[in-house]
Amino acid sequence: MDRYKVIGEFGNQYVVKRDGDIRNVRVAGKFKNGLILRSEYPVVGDWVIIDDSGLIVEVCARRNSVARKRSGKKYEQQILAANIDYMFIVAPLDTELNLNKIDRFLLLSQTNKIEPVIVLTKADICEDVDACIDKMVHRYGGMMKVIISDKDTDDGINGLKRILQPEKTGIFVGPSGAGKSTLVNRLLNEEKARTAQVREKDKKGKHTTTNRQLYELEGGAFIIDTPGIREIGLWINKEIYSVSDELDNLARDCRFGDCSHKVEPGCAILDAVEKGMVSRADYRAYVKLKDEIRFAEMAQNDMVKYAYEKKMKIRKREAGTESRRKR
Ligand SMILES: Nc1nc2c(ncn2[C@@H]2O[C@H](COP(=O)(O)OP(=O)(O)O)[C@@H](O)[C@H]2O)c(=O)[nH]1
Ligand SMILES: [Mg+2]
Ligand SMILES: [Zn+2]
Repeated sequence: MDRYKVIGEFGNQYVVKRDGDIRNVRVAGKFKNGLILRSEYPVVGDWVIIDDSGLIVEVCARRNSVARKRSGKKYEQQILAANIDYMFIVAPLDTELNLNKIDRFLLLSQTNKIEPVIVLTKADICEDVDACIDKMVHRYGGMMKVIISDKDTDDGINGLKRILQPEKTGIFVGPSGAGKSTLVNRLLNEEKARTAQVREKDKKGKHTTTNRQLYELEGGAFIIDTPGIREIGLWINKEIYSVSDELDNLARDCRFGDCSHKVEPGCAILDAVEKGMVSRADYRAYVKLKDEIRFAEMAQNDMVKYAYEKKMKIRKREAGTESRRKR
């Protein structure tokens, strides 16, 4: 029994690594039978236990994970990767900087206890990089780590390398066409993660990253590319998080503890918006995220309950046929 790190996920095949030992494995049948949720299957970044016959028999507890809502109707969590140290939030400077999009990823990193680093790409084709940085500082203060990257210099790449110390794992997230795969390729110095050609008209890249993989850098850090998460369905951890410290602080003065900040009398946030102390854009983004969190919490509770009940029903049925067979 040995502990391996999952570095590749290709359907039901996993590539695992332990020092120089790299192998292809599958999960053991008895492991599969013990699962309740799909999210319990191994993902890249997981530590797994391999038994003597070379099968995965256990996934070690995750320090954290990055997940999104699986596409489709069912409200189900899809874990992209586990045990992440840095979330590189990639935003291109060739179009107007969309801070609301960055906010969503910041929330994702915050609720999962992953340090966020904003990476602004395509500085070479941006007319006013300073203005973009001012915009960021205004919104996030000076504490946020920001890296600026262009295609002509290695400044951005070197900034990333400084952060990516041995054993650390960083995940690149952001919209399609933002330049994630380009950064991953440059870090790896080769064409490992295929870059897509941006379609000129809509500036949206095609989706080319399908299977998930952890790439190891020369220094011993790991990086993960992700496909463009166009409309990222947030998957919120039910822990305490803050969407905006400023607005959360204001909310303490609302008359009602469960104030929705939409219609209630004595709402300190609405009051601040009225007085022009909080911008309408910030207010709208705040309320929208709060709604989404509330919905995610309710849906996740139902989903876990449903999956558990379904599993129990199957077990009961299986136990039934077992005992009939024995008789
Ligand atoms: N001018 C410029 N183009 C870039 C830069 N980074 C990426 N690109 C281009 O943007 C397009 C999309 O890049 P890609 O890495 O595939 O984006 P992804 O969808 O986020 O992985 C490609 O055509 C890249 O060549 C940059 O810093 N400057
Ligand atoms: Mg890509
Ligand atoms: Zn309120």
